[in-house]
This record gives sequence, structure tokens and C-alpha cells, in this order.
Amino acid sequence: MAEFVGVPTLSITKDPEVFLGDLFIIRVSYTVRYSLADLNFAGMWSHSMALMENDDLEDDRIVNILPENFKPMSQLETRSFAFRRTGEEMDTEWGGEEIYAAVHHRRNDGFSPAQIVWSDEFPLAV
Ligand SMILES: [Ca+2]
Ligand SMILES: [Ca+2]
Repeated sequence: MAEFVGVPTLSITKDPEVFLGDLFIIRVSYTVRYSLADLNFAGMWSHSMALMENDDLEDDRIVNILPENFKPMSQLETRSFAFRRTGEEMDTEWGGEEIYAAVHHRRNDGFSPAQIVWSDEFPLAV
């Protein structure tokens, strides 16, 4: 049974080559430990993620990153997402934002539920 190792890391940096407005580079990495049975599974695995903003009532969803398929080749594997969002897209409220990532990881066998793990919050001043 695959299991997450630790919590995902989330980094948000400004793209240094953009001078008009803010463009942020968002990187999320997470590590999974796979059993030998997992590695012997003939099918594919998939992962996806959502970038969220913490609010008191209901958290804002900044973006869903669509699922991608892959096949783990070793027992400990780290995978990453990287994408860009504008400052406007990241700015969901007055003052700074509390951004976090929710990573979904799944064995595509038709019955295993997605496993979900959350990063720590990343305070972003936009
Ligand atoms: Ca908030
Ligand atoms: Ca804001």
C-alpha cells in the first residue's frame, strides 16, 4: 500500500523575468513510498493537485491541476508540480493569503480511493 512520506513542500516565488505585474512560480513536491505489490501493479497511477487558500468558512480554490498518469519505478519516489499564476489569480482577499496545496494520489485499479495529503500553509503577500 503506497503511503506518503511527510507532507508536500510548497514554494511560491516571483518570476524574476516578469516586470509588469506579478507572476508567481508555484512548485509542489511530495514523496511516496511504494510496496513491492505496488511496483508489481501492471496499471498506471495518477496524481493531481489543487492550490487552495485558507479561509474561515470555505477555503478558496485557486486552481485544479488536472490528473497525470505515471508508473513508479522504485520504492521511494518524489514527484513535483510546477506552474505559474498571476498575482491577480493568487489574490483572493484583502491582505495576505494563506496558500496550501492538496495533493491527490491514486492507483488506477478502479476501486482504490485517492489518497490526499496537504502541504503546510505558505503566507503570500498579495
Ligand atoms: Ca484567507
Ligand atoms: Ca490579498
